[in-house]
Amino acid sequence: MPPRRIRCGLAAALAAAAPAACAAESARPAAEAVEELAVEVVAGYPHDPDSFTQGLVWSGGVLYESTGRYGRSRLLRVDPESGEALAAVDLQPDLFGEGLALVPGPGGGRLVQLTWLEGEARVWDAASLEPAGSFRYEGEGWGLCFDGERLAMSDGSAALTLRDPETFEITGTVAVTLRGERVARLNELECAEGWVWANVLGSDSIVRIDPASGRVTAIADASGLLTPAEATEADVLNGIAYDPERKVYHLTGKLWPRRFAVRFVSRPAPRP
Ligand SMILES: [Ca+2]
Repeated sequence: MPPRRIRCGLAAALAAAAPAACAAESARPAAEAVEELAVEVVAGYPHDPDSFTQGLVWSGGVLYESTGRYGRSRLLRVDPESGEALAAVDLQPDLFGEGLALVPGPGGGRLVQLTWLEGEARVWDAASLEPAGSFRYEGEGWGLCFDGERLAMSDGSAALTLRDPETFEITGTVAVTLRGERVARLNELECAEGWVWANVLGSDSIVRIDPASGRVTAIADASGLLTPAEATEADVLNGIAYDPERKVYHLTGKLWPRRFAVRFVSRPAPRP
């Protein structure tokens, strides 16, 4: 039954537990249908191939980007057409930049930037990129997004941690599952259209998560965006930002030479 094998393979790749995932799926009723999405490229733009992208945010016609690596981590405001930095600040060399979220507020709001292993979130004034405080947290920092009320944070596990945007206090946790199996290595996040979108480290898959249940309701295949020649120089897919005016998602990756404006569209069923 080819369609089941395909879905099972995808589940296994994401859950890294092939036999258990496949056995669980075969015993599971079809109630947990997961939509399969393809990526339709609307436009491509330059992206700084030296940017080790860890967080991407769209706001007010510009992009904000958090980049990683010790001694090279930065926060940037980026012109979306040219990909050029309009403003940039360096993190101190012992901080490894990670996920990034914008919390709207007076004067343009605040950017919250995670660090990987340092347990510190840096807060920046979004208009000036001046420091505006910091938060401490336990564990690793991977991805971050703001849904209008709460921050959602990933840490490399299969859980999302929900946090108060003012205090960074934990207000809840959500276990993310695909057909009953936990989905680990959730990385860059985007809160958009009522979902939490996450790219999964080590794959070209982006999962669409129902934040209430943690259930993955769709998987988007974002493979093949770069040419083979570009892909040899680039690192993994990492970076999702939603532009609500154009209703497009911007995708890029670590050391990618390009960024793509895309739409997620239903993938036609494979031929029998
Ligand atoms: Ca994002």
